[in-house]
Amino acid sequence: MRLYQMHSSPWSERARWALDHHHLPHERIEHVPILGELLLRIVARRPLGKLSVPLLVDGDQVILGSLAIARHAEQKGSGEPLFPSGKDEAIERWNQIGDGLVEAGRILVTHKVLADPEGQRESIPAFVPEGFKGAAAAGTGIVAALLARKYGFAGVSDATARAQAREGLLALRAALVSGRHLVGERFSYADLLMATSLQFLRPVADLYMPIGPATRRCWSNPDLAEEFADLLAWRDQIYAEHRK
Ligand SMILES: N[C@@H](CCC(=O)N[C@@H](CS)C(=O)NCC(=O)O)C(=O)O
Repeated sequence: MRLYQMHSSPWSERARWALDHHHLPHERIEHVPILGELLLRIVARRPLGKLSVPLLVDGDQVILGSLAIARHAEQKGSGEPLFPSGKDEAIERWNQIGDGLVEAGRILVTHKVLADPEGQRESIPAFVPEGFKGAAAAGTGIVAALLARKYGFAGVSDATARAQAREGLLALRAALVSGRHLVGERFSYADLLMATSLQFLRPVADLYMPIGPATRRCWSNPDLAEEFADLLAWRDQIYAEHRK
């Protein structure tokens, strides 16, 4: 299996985690935002329409999106199920809440990277030679503008993104009052996806997702992290127990 992914993206982390959980070995290919789209189109044999990562290639099959990849992993792999039977609707609802959080996070992170030259430098792919990194970083604004257009967040303010984020965070807090697992009595994909959705409050330890110091700064929102410290404690525990 080949997973086209972005190593710092929570959506890609969901796919990696589900594949790892089900003991499915896979090669990871780092996607370069916007510039890598042509390769994705060739791989997915899709000349038209929006294409994103994570994208999984398994033989003749091309599986698009984190949720579909996690379901595919459940069918193909071994290990404890992540999708308890009869709970599809609940998982779908958490997926929507989690996506709302990661979308809000993407807006906040993009704005922070645009204001942080070191963050821009760290976001340049590793294959770009050191001497060209400065020039490549100058293109960050163009890539950010194209991503904002592609995902419909051009002109959306931090205040709007934060309000959207708080809504999802409060929903998670309310659900965790009745137990540490969101769906059923055991660890499920709902826990996995909501744990990854808190990345933009404070990234998980480098042990799980290594990132540079400037990238960590851009992905941090200390005031939200303080307000929702209980959720981060839950997230860290879920990672410690289940992200092998
Ligand atoms: N709903 C999709 C979201 C995928 C998504 O938004 N991917 C973004 C962030 S990782 C992406 O591919 N960005 C780079 C690009 O569009 O070139 C999922 O669950 O996988």
